[in-house]
Amino acid sequence: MNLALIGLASSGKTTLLKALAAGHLPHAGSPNEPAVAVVKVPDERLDKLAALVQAKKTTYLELRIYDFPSFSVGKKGPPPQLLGSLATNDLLVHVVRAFHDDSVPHPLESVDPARDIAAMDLELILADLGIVERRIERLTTEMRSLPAGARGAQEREMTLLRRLKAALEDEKPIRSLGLGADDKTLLGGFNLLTLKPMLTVLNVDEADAGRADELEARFRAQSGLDSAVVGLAAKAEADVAELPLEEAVEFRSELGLPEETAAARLLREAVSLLGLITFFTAGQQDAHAWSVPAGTPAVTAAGRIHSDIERGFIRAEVVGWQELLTAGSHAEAKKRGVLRVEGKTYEVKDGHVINVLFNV
Ligand SMILES: Nc1nc2c(ncn2[C@@H]2O[C@H](COP(=O)(O)OP(=O)(O)OP(=O)(O)O)[C@@H](O)[C@H]2O)c(=O)[nH]1
Ligand SMILES: [Mg+2]
Repeated sequence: MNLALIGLASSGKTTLLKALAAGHLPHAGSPNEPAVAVVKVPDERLDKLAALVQAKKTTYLELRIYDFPSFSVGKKGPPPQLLGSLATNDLLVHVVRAFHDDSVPHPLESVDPARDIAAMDLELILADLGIVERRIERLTTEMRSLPAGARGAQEREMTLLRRLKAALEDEKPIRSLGLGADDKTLLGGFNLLTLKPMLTVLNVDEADAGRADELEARFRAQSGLDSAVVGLAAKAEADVAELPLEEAVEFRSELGLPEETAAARLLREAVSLLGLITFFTAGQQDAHAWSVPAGTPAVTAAGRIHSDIERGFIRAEVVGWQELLTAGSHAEAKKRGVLRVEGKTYEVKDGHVINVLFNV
């Protein structure tokens, strides 16, 4: 899964990427390619499972995060190739400046997160409107060349496109329409940016880092923003991310930063916005976190681990991570009746530890 950090100049994108990459320098980009870092998603559940089974290795979920060049908004707007490469990402993370620092100029000359969010949304909405209008034009021509009785699919698409156009003209992102899976499939090839899930990061002053959740809630109420918001102090988080673990813990409390790192919170939120659930396999060789779309049946989830396991699937032993920890072992979990045996169609849930019995 790919995440794109977007935002106005100097909103803190690069600083945030450093915080997320926890001290590892991201691969530098070139003028045409954004810098990228592959980031492990911290997960305490997995840490505890790994300790329980004394796993030799722990494998976290990984997300690829791109640090996009800043967006210009207003008259000029972002260049088309920038919008084009954004479209290959699964989640847009809008980094919005809420920090005050006279030594860092703001491209719109004042700190006003609500205005910046609206400006960014509008650029993305205009880009999508262009795509939708061009598609409507092409489809209209196509329909003219078809006999009236043979336009079913085209008419269905046209109805959907008109609905999108109306929403976009009303300055609403397409994601706000709550489209069903069929409609989303139909739109799959169009690279619509406002159809993608979006996470807004409020980059607050270091002094406010300890009450980021309060600021988040207040901001959401004031701005009427309905998408996900995470408040964090990117610079302080990036500085602390450079430190060894024990010092980092000490520094966090000294600086009044929340105990959980901004990286952990943001990445957890990202996984959930992507519609993914996390399940685990806990073997002595490897305690491993896997992600699948919510609603995935056990047999398909098994295929994430290995295609042989999917092919030879017999049944899955399933237990909640907390239940397994409380029981202390798979055998004890079985005795207590908290370990269930499930078949191919069983829907895997977030936090499940799974052992697939298979035969190839
Ligand atoms: N005081 C303060 N400064 C910050 C914070 N986050 C970023 N900065 C500073 O703001 C400046 C710009 O930050 P960057 O992370 O480079 O911003 P950017 O969005 O990557 O900027 P561009 O790539 O130029 O668009 C740097 O000097 C940062 O140190 C913050 O939370 N507080
Ligand atoms: Mg940058």
